[in-house]
Amino acid sequence: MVKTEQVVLVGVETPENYRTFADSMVELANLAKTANGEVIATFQQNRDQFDHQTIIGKGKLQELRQLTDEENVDLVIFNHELTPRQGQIIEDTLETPTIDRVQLILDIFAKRARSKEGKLQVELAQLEYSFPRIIGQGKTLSRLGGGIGTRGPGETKLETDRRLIRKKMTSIRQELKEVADHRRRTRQQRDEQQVYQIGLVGYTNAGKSTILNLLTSANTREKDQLFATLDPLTKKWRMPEGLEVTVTDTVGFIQDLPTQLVDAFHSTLEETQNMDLILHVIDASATNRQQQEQTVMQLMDDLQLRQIPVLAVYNKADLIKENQFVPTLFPNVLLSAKDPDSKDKLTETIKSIMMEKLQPYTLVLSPDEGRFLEKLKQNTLVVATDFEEEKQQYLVKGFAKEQSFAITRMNQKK
Ligand SMILES: Nc1nc2c(ncn2[C@@H]2O[C@H](COP(=O)(O)OP(=O)(O)OP(=O)(O)O)[C@@H](O)[C@H]2O)c(=O)[nH]1
Ligand SMILES: [Mg+2]
Repeated sequence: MVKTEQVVLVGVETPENYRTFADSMVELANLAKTANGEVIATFQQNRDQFDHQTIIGKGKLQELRQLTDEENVDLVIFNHELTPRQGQIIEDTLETPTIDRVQLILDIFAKRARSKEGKLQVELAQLEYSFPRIIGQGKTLSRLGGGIGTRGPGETKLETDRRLIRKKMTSIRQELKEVADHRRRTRQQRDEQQVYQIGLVGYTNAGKSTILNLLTSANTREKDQLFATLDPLTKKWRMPEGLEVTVTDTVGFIQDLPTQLVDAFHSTLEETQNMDLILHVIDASATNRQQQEQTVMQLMDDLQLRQIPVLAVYNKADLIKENQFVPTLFPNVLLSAKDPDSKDKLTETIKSIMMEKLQPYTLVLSPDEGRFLEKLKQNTLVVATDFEEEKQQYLVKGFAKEQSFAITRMNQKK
């Protein structure tokens, strides 16, 4: 979707999905908005189960057809993944382009992807989505707009298409591997240089990019749109004590991430496995806040991130009544990333976690070791430097990663 399109949303509530249904419809509306859609109507139905052929009942589908006849509807969006056959039946009945939640999310990812890797991953996901849908059908592919084949195919055409797509998928996977290798190398360099690394994770729209900006004053894109960030983005942050750490932004989590995107998503999060601290950013004002927290925790489990220290950052404090706020995750800090004063609060909290998790050290430096002191300040968290007049020496106290040169030196001197 490029310019604003008038869209109709469709969802069916069943005994299986009733707990999350209302929230997922709100999320669908937000997704549609993010993709430049204007929601002109929402069709909801309660059923014991989805209709095998059309998800919603036949009567409801006729109602929908009436609407698409009367109003200027550009697109119908189902909140459930449609099989190729379901998609075809529905589209034929409505005579209006129809997509599902997966296609909508793919569309948004496609628009947002900035880096080479992000673009490749989305393209791969789109091909994976459409591959099983080519059989006996040409229409679905037209949405790809890649000139792969837009008409009803004859067998030969069909086979060529499938072979071409398979070939394309293989070459994309190869390219992705090269990009990932490159990223692994730069990450290794950071590890070897003993840099303290902070990762931002959290549900989409929680405020991760805003917090990255708050800390690093970097010019990352921050938008009231879902999935504004699609690639890991690492910035340097110099803490008040002088310590230089990296802060890495990641793509937002979402409930029911389309399977085609799980790989893409995981690989962008792979980076976080090497972090020293994870800031789990949470929109404290979200109505389904706890469910969002759970979604993120579950994915962090899947990605084996649970052994890394996590600080829950409850964001958007300006949108809630602070005295009524009950946090569920600990340790935590409540703030508003939009308020510049929050920077100090967050910095102090991060500092206290560092002091808890890092190795404390005490070093005695001679007055001519000014360069070494500078190096300590830049690479470790120095909390005190005292010059002892009578002994003519510096006493430096700080915290460092176990493999740090500061710790090595302390052990040597013992
Ligand atoms: N009211 C309020 N809005 C905020 C605050 N922090 C961020 N926002 C807004 O929330 C929206 C989302 O912020 P982002 O920083 O883009 O969120 P994100 O977590 O990076 O989102 P994705 O990259 O899509 O996963 C933006 O419109 C921000 O301006 C806050 O403390 N208060
Ligand atoms: Mg972001």
